[in-house]
Amino acid sequence: MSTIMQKIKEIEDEMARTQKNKATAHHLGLLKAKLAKLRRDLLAPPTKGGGAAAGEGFDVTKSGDSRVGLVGFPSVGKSTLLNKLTGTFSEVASYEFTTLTCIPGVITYRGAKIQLLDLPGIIEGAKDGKGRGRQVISTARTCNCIIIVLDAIKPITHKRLIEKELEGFGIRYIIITHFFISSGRNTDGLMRYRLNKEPPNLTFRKKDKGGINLTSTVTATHLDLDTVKAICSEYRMHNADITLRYDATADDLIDVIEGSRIYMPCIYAVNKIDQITLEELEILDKLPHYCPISAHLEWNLDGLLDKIWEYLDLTRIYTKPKAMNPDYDDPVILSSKKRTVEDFCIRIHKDMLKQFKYALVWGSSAKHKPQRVGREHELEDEDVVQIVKKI
Ligand SMILES: Nc1nc2c(ncn2[C@@H]2O[C@H](COP(=O)(O)OP(=O)(O)O)[C@@H](O)[C@H]2O)c(=O)[nH]1
Ligand SMILES: [Mg+2]
Repeated sequence: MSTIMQKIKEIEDEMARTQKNKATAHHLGLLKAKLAKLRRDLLAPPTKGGGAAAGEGFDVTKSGDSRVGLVGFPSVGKSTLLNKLTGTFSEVASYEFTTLTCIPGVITYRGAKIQLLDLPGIIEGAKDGKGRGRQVISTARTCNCIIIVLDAIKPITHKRLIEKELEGFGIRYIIITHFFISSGRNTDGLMRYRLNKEPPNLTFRKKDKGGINLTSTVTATHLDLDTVKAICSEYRMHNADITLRYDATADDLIDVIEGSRIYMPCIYAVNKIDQITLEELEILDKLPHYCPISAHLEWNLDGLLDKIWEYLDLTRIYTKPKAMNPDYDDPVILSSKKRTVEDFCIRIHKDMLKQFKYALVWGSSAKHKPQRVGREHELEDEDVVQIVKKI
């Protein structure tokens, strides 16, 4: 472990020493690729017997329809928030490192069961193997959404440090597009740092021969052929077609080659707003992805739940048994990415598909009331579905 960390340090030092310009771009790209590979080894060391637990997260059984992780420095109020939201007891104290294990709690919200994880305080240097950082991050990767809890007194420095930790381990964030369209906010206009990221829009196709080819539909200012070749050679890939559809960086290309990056929605819950002024609060309230709260005084916890719901982007499907009313109390919860009739059937019973003949659908995905559909039909939130079986 220490040798991996030493190597990481050496590369980081070398990157810091290297001036950024056209002539050094490919060298920096190569260093970034080396760094990405080392960080991957740190998270999931190549297993050669012994020390196997190194890359593992906390042993918490997944339950419910979705998993949300609370991440943040010690004493920002994660345990208080879990207690208030779920009624689950997680020790609260004004000194650091009280929560040494991961405490799960469950909220039922709009018919969905959402598992909330109180992860132990992340500390600076987690990505380099310090403290419980690696465990925290391994577990964070299993979540559907992350809430980074920040202290209202010093939100920005904490945010940057935590982001560095998470990104170092391959957790990136996605833009919640409908959120921005509906609120009409411009992400980059309001923030100095781009928080939520979309998966890179570039394709990387491996081939057997023909060398490295780079095409670009836009003017590429970060990546030139030399840089791309340097990065590819680090991954021992000598034949590939790469197409850029936006001005991608070396990091974006490495993300795509590594293929292990997770793009996860993320909410910044700024806690303890009872300790700041109204003027400060107004600034925080305008930042996209931010949700100001006071866990202790239970201020705006509804607002936070609403935002969690929006970011999880779940689809509720009400089942309607034949000749009966739909069951509106207990929806089947699907993710926005897997919400076909087939996904719905699998969730109800593993043998359901064998008996499946067609489905009747009422709701916004249906053209008629009801519409007769096959298994590939995409369902929408609050649809009502009746499965008709083969006799
Ligand atoms: N003023 C204020 N204090 C809070 C709030 N939420 C939590 N705290 C206090 O912050 C301290 C740390 O809280 P805790 O939940 O243990 O933080 P954790 O280490 O992130 O789990 C405790 O003394 C809490 O009572 C809040 O909204 N306002
Ligand atoms: Mg705690």
